[in-house]
Amino acid sequence: MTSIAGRSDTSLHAELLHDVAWGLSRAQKELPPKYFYDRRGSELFDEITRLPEYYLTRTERALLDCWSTSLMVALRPRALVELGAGSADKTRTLLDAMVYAGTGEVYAPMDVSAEFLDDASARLREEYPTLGIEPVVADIADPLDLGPALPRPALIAFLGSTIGNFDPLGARELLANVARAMQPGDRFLLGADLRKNPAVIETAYNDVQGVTAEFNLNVLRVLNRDLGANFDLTTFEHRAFYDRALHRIEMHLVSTDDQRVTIPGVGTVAFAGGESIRTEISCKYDRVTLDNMFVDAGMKIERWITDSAQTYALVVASRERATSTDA
Ligand code: AVJ
Repeated sequence: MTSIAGRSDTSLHAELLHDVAWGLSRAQKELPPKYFYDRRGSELFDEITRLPEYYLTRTERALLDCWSTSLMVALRPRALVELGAGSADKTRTLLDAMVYAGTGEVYAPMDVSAEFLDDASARLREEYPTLGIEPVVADIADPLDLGPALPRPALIAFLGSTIGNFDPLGARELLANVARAMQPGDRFLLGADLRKNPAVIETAYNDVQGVTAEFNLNVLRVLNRDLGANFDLTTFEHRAFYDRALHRIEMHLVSTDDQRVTIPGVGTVAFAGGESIRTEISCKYDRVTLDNMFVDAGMKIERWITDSAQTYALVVASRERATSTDA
């Protein structure tokens, strides 16, 4: 496992500029959802996870509370690698179970935010003195490098239904990256939101308190602060709707007026009244779709765990037997 290596501010700034310039020049303007999560955005997301409408987090947590111990006792991993580490709650459930199983040696949280990882790692080192806490600063969309020193077998976890932020191609690529990083005894644990009554899904992304709207608008605050842009947040409105054909929530920021916004390093961006920036997609899955995605990526689903209402799934997958074409 390579040690923590934060990317320089200039390289992160260059990537943000590039993503914004590219995204806002498209016919359907868009911004990558990863820029929601500055300190304020992370706090707002935390608040979302506690909203009555947002069923995802609590359903996943209930499944993890129920199944973590038996999963860990069965899989006996020596390392837990968590992609997009996020809130530490679910992590503790898994770590407790891994320690209980008696096999846990290393926890490697992976996240784009070095600051976030440092804070979380310091706390976990105190709580889990028997575990090596080895944070890795990396973008989950990039090829995964687990390093030669990681104790195996490893359990690679990607929870919170963050996979939904990737379009089908991107999700397949991410799964293929995971498969390539896996050794035969390793397992992959995915948390995925399932298809259901669209009204239930739309309500989850349109809470009455407007926390999701604040979270959505926060990305403009990030561009104002980090790029010196001059978005007027009172002239953009939150909209989230379920696309029944593509099985996904789309979250947009809709310009209320014709307007121009200046972004230093990008230029002037014109918005027509009613024109939107798509800020997030959140894809919903079913068993057949996930089966196919895993097979395409070179994995197979070993366990499919859902709640009785089939709201949400925990999926355990292994790498398919190595073929002669494997490195
Ligand atoms: C953290 C990406 C899983 O898509 O449901 C919550 C983010 N966006 N409310 C999701 C989110 C709006 C969330 N993920």
